[in-house]
Amino acid sequence: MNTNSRRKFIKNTIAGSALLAVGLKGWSETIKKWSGSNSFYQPGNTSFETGYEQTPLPYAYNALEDIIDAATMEIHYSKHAAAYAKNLKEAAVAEKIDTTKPLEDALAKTSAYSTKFRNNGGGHYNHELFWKCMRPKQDNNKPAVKLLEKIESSFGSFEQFKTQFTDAAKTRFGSGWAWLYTNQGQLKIGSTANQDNPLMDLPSVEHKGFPILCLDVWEHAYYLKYQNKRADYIENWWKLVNWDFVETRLNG
Ligand code: MN3
Repeated sequence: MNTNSRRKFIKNTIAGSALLAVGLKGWSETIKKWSGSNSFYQPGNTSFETGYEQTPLPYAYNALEDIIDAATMEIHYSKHAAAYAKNLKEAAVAEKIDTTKPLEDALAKTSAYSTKFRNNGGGHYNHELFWKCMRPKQDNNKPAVKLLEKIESSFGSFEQFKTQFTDAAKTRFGSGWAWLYTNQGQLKIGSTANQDNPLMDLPSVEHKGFPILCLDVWEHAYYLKYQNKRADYIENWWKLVNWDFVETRLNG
């Protein structure tokens, strides 16, 4: 095959595939581009990068009441999320993953690792992000000017954005997550199944990019208070979004 026909072959083979368009090897670099150059979350002096250890919850278990009750928060953090962190560390040892590097690095290569890594790496990462995406409730809770303008220019209005994100969260069948993420500087909305997330290099992850806001729609996140009423949980959750934190992830 000469160079031209090889190029054509490659071009045809990758047509329509966002995953292969960036190349598997380039995936980590692409994520870095999406996330921008400022890699620190200043307010809590929390690194922009996520590690393998469970970090302390940034508020008390009852801080999100009456929208998310203390019992749900305690079980969610100390049982569910703690188990993901524990199982992730086991997988990392078994699969010789370099845990001195950010978890984002390994998540970007999820296809190379086991299902145990996929489920628990995603589970740990998603929850670490989710806790930081919330704060005690505020009525009329909105992002500050910079993020608000970006949301308005991307989705038409803040209300339209909320409607689209809410739909993504409501229509995720079974267990999963809704996301606001960036892809090459553009804000996008999507959802993933189970504990998958937009960082993962998996064909089944439709929405790829750098996650800046997430919502857990597993029943364990809301069932004690809301039972089957996922829509009510989502509607109330908007009052908890920590828009200041979300904006720190928007540096592309
Ligand atoms: Mn959860």
